[in-house]
Amino acid sequence: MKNPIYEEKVNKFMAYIMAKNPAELEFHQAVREVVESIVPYIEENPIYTEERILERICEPERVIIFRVPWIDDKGNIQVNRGFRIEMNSAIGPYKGGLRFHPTVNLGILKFLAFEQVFKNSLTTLPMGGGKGGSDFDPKGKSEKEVMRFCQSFMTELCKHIGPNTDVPAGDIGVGGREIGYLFGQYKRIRNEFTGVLTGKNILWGGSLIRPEATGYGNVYFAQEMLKTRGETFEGKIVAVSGSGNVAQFTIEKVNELGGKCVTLSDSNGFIYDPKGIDSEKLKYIMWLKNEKRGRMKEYADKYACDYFPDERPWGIKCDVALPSATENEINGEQAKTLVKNGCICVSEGANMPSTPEAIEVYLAAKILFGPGKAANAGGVATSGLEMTQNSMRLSWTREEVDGRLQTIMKNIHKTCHKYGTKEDGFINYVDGANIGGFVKVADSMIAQGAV
Ligand code: NDP
Ligand code: 2IT
Repeated sequence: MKNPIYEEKVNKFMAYIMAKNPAELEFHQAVREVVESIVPYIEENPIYTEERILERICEPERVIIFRVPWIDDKGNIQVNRGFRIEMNSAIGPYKGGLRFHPTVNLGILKFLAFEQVFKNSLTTLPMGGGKGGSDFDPKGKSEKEVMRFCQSFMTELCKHIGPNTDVPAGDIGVGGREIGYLFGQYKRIRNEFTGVLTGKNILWGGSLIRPEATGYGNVYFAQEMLKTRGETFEGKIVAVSGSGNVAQFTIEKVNELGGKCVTLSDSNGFIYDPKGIDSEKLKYIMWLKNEKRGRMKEYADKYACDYFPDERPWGIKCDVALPSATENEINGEQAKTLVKNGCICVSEGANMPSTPEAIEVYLAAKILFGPGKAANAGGVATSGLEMTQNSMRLSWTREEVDGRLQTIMKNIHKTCHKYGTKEDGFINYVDGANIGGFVKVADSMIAQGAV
């Protein structure tokens, strides 16, 4: 539902972004989505144009790219590329995850860092935006290879981060195991035991609920959206994609709220289990994915359900869809299928899983659509709570952290409501999240001068 009045201004700005950042397609996509929401808002508030906030907010404060050499089990030298995008520090130290995946490149990490700026602002916690990672593929690597890679990666990264400067965490391919190796190497080189990473093990400075937080938070956000239409998760059929950290705890929370998750996926295909993925099956998935590091196909074999190689779950009839794998995993056609099959709510556990065409479909159909920067903000919000606990040298209980997470997700929903409600009462959560996230960062940038 693009507004033709502003289309020209958006296109002009995008021409500037594309010329300046050639070949960074995901970055262009993420910027366009935000700019489409922001342009009408800044037309009414010309201070942001005078201060050149859009130009500044799209330019990373710093980009670090480095060589990561490591020795494989055969004694051969391998070389990967490491990145850290320090996007914006107007409201706090750079904060955001690290992704280890063979598709990682500058454009993907810039899109993720850009999204993170708005997401972190929405949490209301004092965190700027950043993202990093490597094109290293953890699949098929031995434990020792992963450890040596993480140590080499941190040997360079540790020069650029710190508990008051830049605090990385996990993302695709970076979970508790990798955070452990990264933390150990940071501590060894810097001789400092500090909260320089989040997602740490509870034994050495982690926070309860951080592993659960992104999945739980997305379900809490979807719950708030459903509430606006007098609906709950009770009895709902839910399609989930992915099978990693976010997907696993999404299922746990949906089950607790009486919904039934019927799909999961990995990069090879998806499973359809119409009986529902109960807590017993979820336990198996956690073992399969987190310990054995196997494939979803093995789930289909074990529980005798359907497996669809090289496909995504969006053709399965569902009431709610919670994409939790990766970017651009729902296209326009798949979004149409979801809507046609009666899906009333899409809430993004992953970052930018819906293409622009898919978002157009949701908005035209006026279903509930929670964009990632609002819906999956519970992960980084709980990272913020981990930072607070580290600063205080105290640990909160599960109930304390979960309570704060729920309050944060409700507040993000309120912010989206405030900035995204249209004349007919429809809440456009895309506009709501983009404008709501923008205002705090932009006003802070103005107050801090042309830096
Ligand atoms: P994990 O590495 O734990 O799991 C990722 C899952 O997605 C795996 O099932 C993986 O399958 C699948 N996947 C990854 N890449 C692709 C691809 N190109 N095509 C199809 N499937 C793919 O990561 P997370 O669960 O942490 O992250 C999932 C999403 O959530 C990402 O978009 C991430 O940015 C986002 N996110 C994560 C947060 C967190 O706290 N962890 C916070 C907010 C957002 P396979 O096993 O085959 O690799
Ligand atoms: O995309 C994200 O918000 C994350 N991967 C979590 C970042 C964090 O710092 O916890």
